[in-house]
Amino acid sequence: MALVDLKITRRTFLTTGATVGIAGLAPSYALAAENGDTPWYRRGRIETTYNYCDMCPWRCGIVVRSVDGVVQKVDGNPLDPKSRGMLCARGQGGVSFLNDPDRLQAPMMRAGERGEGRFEEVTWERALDFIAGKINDIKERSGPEALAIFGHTSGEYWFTDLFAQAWGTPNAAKPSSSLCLSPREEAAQLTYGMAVGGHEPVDWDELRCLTLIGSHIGEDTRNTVMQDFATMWSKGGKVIVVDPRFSSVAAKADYWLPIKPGTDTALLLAWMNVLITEGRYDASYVADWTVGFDELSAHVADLTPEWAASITDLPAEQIRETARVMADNLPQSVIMPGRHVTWYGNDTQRLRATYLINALLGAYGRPGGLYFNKSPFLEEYPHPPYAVAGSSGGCSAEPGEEVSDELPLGPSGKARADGARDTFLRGATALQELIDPMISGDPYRIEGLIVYGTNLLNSVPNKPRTIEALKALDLVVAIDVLPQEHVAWADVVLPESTFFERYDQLWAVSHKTPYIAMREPAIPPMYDTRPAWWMARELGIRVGLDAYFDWETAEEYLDKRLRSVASNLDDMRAEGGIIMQNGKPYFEDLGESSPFRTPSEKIELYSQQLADAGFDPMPVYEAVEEPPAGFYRLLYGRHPVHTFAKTQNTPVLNELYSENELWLNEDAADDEGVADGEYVLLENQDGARSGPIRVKATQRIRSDAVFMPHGFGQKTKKLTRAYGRGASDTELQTRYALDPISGGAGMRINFVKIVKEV
Ligand SMILES: Nc1nc2c(c(=O)[nH]1)N[C@H]1C(S)=C(S)[C@@H](COP(=O)(O)OP(=O)(O)OC[C@H]3O[C@@H](n4cnc5c(=O)[nH]c(N)nc54)[C@H](O)[C@@H]3O)O[C@H]1N2
Ligand SMILES: Nc1nc2c(c(=O)[nH]1)N[C@H]1C(S)=C(S)[C@@H](COP(=O)(O)OP(=O)(O)OC[C@H]3O[C@@H](n4cnc5c(=O)[nH]c(N)nc54)[C@H](O)[C@@H]3O)O[C@H]1N2
Ligand code: SF4
Ligand SMILES: [Mo]
Repeated sequence: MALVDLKITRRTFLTTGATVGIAGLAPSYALAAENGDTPWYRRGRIETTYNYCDMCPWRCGIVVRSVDGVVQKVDGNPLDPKSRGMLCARGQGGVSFLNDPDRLQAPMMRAGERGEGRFEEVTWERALDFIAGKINDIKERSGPEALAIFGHTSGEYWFTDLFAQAWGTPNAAKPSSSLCLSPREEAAQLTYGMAVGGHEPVDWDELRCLTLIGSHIGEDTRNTVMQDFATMWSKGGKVIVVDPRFSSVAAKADYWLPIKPGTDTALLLAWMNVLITEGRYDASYVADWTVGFDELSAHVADLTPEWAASITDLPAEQIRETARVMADNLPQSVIMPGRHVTWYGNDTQRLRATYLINALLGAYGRPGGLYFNKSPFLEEYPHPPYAVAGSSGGCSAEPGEEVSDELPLGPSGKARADGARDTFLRGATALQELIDPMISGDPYRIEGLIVYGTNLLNSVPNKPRTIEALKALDLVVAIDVLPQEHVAWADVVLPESTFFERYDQLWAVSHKTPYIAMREPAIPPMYDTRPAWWMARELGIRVGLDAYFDWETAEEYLDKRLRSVASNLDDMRAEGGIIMQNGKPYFEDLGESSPFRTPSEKIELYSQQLADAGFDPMPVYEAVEEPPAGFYRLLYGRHPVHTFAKTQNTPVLNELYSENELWLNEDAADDEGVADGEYVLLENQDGARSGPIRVKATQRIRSDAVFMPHGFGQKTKKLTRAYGRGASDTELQTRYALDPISGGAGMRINFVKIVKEV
């Protein structure tokens, strides 16, 4: 199929509504072709299809217009609670992602050494038969758990959930869990007895005071969050931002607290000290809905702002004043649960500290505080019992989702490879912990790996270890849309159709108003690509799992699931692609029953569960390692027009921002003798190097840390636009700190020095 030439220049792209940052949300307008061509909307019949955006894991509902098999325009679906008719720049860049000429185009098998990237094109039959033969051998030899499956992006369900559970491997994992939000979910389970769920339940409409610990809204450009923040801010809501860097949202804040990195728990404890000693907490809420208040009061009695000041490098008066501002607005005052919270390895405790403050503020279950998320009712597709219960976690985890107790043992009765029972309290399978057993065979050897929609060499810290594992495995399968770096290490490469070209699982979103969104193809698959549901089914049938894949087409599957909500694909389409249900966001919607599913049915300020497992029952500040002389702590985050390491090659997004910059304090730059705009290399504590990267010398960051947007400095030449542009945070994260409670991998414990020989 021919590639589309939309002739979008940087200027026309910006004026079509895809501007950057908080002020940049705008309805999208037609990307009319220039140069006097017939405009696309006159070229033929306009087909409208419903979908959800897969340019980031937020998955806003979209409406796609295509003409003659060519996607022309994407709009936010006005009925979708996440997009509300708008998209962020990355969502607008979806059409360009679809038409990236570097896409994988046909199934391939390795023709050279692993890592060389030499392949021959093969038929789908040959590729799938080969994989089926290999995984059957592995199962026979070593049991089903010797196959690991990693998955992210919105087709993850078919492999990390359905296939893994039917096949019987507990070693299925998502980077969106242990490299992102698992400490936040674990802390919520411990404190509230329920997960936060995909969507942070901030009750924006009536919120009066928002506190952000790191969360960098505006650089984190989740569409809905930016819309909600902008509305709240324009109504005069107070904003407190704690960040070592003057982020986009710090520029909108009433208070910016440039905290010393890694010391947030000290600040949070001092805030509790002020709230409690000054009697500025919601006493009746605390009496009704919490346990352990007396223990907490005693615990924080001496943890004054003066104590925290020396640790956090913040003035005691500012700590006291911000606590009072939070309290003056209670219960319409919250600390937003973070999202990417795997920072220093003590992250579950830091998150618990934020939840304890939200409890003191009486926020959960109150209008203007935090609402109770609710999952939509939607029955699973009927299937025989699974061989193993799922535990892969990630952004799609539902609140209240129970993780099975059976998990710590693999189905063959061997210890689970990630050692969940020994190491972590509960929690989802930690992706990075599955890599050692691929090399060491301890507690047993993982022999095969399917990597679905996961950027293995750009998302997981300790890359040298991952490469060692890729060499040691007996089978590596990569299912992707782009020739990302890890794809060169695969034995078999399966090219997927993008979200514009396929049906997919229903997206059942736990929310204030629970809802269901659908995905249908706008155009047929380009090249020789196939959807994930088709690949998982074909593979399943080849390995004797037919009973789990008893549908012929995706339409049949989706229609059958939708019957449980008295709908079907045609009806859903006719209603605009979204099915809404009612939520129960506040206490008054719940009747007598407690929403908190902890052992005490209360919010557990003191956690007996943690005490019993040998952990601190209340958060304790522990110092993290300091950068050695001459080194800076490496911080990283988002860039508004890119998602992780997957959009750097997308033509229009690459045009907007093609290489990252290193934020370096101006005074530190002077001391280093480095000028603004100069290119440098970075070298970490273990001698790993990345760059060259351009220095942004600025007063907007502390002098003990540097910052860069994640996802750049890519090493594969097959991504022609992304190759070699900027530096990679992942290359410089040769180590991580394991959070013993959740299994999260804290990545902010790496240090870099500046090397001027470019
Ligand atoms: N160094 C560092 N590491 C990080 C982070 C960081 O900031 N810095 N962030 C962490 C966080 S918060 C998260 S959530 C994770 C994200 O981790 P990943 O999800 O691994 O990140 P991406 O780079 O988006 O990789 C997505 C992969 O899916 C492929 N892909 C895209 N669309 C499709 C599709 O339709 N089908 C298939 N089969 N493949 C597709 C892309 O080409 C890419 O290989 O990374 C974590 N790791
Ligand atoms: N444009 C865009 N938006 C995205 C994504 C994307 O790829 N691109 N990914 C989405 C996903 S999956 C996620 S998880 C979220 C991640 O977005 P967030 O959850 O907001 O990510 P964080 O890592 O918490 O935030 C990074 C910020 O933390 C600050 N920081 C660093 N160290 C410390 C510290 O010790 N203390 C404090 N208080 N702050 C610190 C950094 O300076 C930076 O401003 O973004 C989502 N939105
Ligand atoms: S936030 Fe942006 S990239 Fe993410 S799903 Fe929504 S429109 Fe797409
Ligand atoms: Mo994430």
